[in-house]
Amino acid sequence: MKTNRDEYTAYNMWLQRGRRPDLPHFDVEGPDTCYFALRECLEGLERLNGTCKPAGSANAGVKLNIDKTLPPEGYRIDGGTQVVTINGADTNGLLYGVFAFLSELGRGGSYNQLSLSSAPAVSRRVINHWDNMTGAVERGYSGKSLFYRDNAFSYNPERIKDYARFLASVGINQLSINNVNVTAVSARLITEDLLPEVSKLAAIFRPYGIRLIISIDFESPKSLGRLETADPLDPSVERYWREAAELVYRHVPDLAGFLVKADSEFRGGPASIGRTQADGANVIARALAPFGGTVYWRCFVYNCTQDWRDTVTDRPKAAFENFYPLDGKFEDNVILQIKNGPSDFQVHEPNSPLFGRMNHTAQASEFQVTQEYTGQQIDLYGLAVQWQEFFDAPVSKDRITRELVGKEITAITAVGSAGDDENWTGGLLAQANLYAFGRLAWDPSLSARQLTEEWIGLTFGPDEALNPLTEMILASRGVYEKYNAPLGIGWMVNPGNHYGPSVDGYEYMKWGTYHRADTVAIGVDRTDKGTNLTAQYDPWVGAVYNSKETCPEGLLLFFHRLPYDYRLRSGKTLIQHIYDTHFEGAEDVEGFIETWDTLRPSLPEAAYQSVRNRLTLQLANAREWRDVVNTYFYRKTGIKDEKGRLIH
Ligand code: GCV
Repeated sequence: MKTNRDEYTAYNMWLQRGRRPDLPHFDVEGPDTCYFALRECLEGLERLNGTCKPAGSANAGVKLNIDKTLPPEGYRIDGGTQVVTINGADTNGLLYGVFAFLSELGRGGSYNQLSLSSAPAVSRRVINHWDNMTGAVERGYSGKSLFYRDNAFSYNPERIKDYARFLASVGINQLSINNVNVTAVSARLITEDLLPEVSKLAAIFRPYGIRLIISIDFESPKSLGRLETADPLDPSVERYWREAAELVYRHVPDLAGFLVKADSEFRGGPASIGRTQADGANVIARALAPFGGTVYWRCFVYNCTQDWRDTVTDRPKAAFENFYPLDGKFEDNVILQIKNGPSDFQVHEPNSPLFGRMNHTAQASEFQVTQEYTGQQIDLYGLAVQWQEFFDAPVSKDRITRELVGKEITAITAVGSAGDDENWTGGLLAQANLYAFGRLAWDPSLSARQLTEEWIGLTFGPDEALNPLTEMILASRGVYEKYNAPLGIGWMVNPGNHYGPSVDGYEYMKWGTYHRADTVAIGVDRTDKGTNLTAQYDPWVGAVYNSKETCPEGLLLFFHRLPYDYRLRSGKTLIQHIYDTHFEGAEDVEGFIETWDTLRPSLPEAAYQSVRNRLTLQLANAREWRDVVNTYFYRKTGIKDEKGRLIH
């Protein structure tokens, strides 16, 4: 199929122009209520044709239709030679149907044999922005904020509209607009000062079916309401939140809710005044309930001022200890937002033990599209592989996490990656992660392979010559893991910026992220002989992790403390595994560069160059990790590499 590669721009991500110059002209029709979807459909078809104006008069049609018998936000597409009918359950469903239709065409599909229906697995598919109103983005690697500069709203409405379109095209329907680390300025987003601006922003996202969320400060009753206390059981605090909610909903009637980081990393919260997390969440939830709002209450609550000499406290146990005893004590409109793993977005973690164990409280799984610990959009890292691992992980002998979706897990959220860089995500291949997150939140049963193929097909055109790129993206998580911290132990990064190796960087710090390597062994024993984190899981799952023999090997050093001469299933000693994987990881990145170079003729030159530059940086990073990690363990143990390679 002929596609027009010249029209490629990184800005257009997976909605490229000129993908289908061969398409006929389509007439698009539908009732007035479908006006917005109709316009997107027309624009989308024009985009696919690109500058090649279709010859002659209309010779095919698209009919849009609301069909209330479909599940909420769902769609059904019936192809035909003359007319394609797109049915949506509601305006969102119709829009998603239109984007699904455009996606099929964009990847070279035919319209006349199309027969597709789909509905989302959860009704809340959310991107969290960690944007500060200064314009800086916490853990952002794609330039500055899309929304703010110099402590004020500042944006190009056309760009925001484009962003909304990208998000809607993959099914995102909620977006939090400010960092969970709320500042004195962003706390005012719920006051008269800034609500008119929030309302304007909401109006841009609204037609795309995206509702906004505001991150709020638990201490606002004191800082903004001038009360003596933020105690959730104090009637004046209850009143404060009620009035705040009334005001907010007067300006933004369809606000999806508030997101709260409390008692976490120096933020105030109910625990600091002797109240429970449920007390804290519920007072705000009661205020939002009359307006249909939700409280997303984060479970990232742990002691971040731990003494490294304290070997009893174990940070990954904290979320469960704080929240499990409160199961069933939250208002119906509270959703507990739980990071995928018990640590903090590391390369390889088990799932949080809270998933599957809280049967009476709604939960959101929180992922990180922005690549804080996973290469910062410099190193290639296909996150879909990791997310798929999350959904496939068992929560009991006969249940996997994916089966909780739509039941206990009622929202799927992620920290977003988009900023004001021309290509939105910093690294161009990082666009694939934003794409994959939206699609997975819609349907967590989609495979990483399918998502990667879809993204490549839409971005660069369906072209078999690009198959090696699929393999590269799918392999990239494993490659990154090879040259990073071994076997699930995590961290070992430079403190602060979290890029590049520093094996002991956090070892004697207060953050609770220790590997405790000495000359004989490494790891924290989290079994029943150690901190007993394994007991937080369902007994069957806990037993799997508890035993060295059954623990998935990628998590061996997450759960076990092992001597360097421990034999892995491969027959290699642990130390030899560390050496081998680190040499291999850097070699694999060299392989990525070779592969990428062979793809050059099938890629737009600008895309080729920009990724090539990042891969070069990645190679330097992988070599740095290889040498720092190998040297560290060689010096610690004095054990030589069996293959006699250079360790410094
Ligand atoms: C927004 C990690 C990150 C912080 C982030 C925090 C969180 O600690 O390094 O930047 O703060 O997680 O998720 O709240």
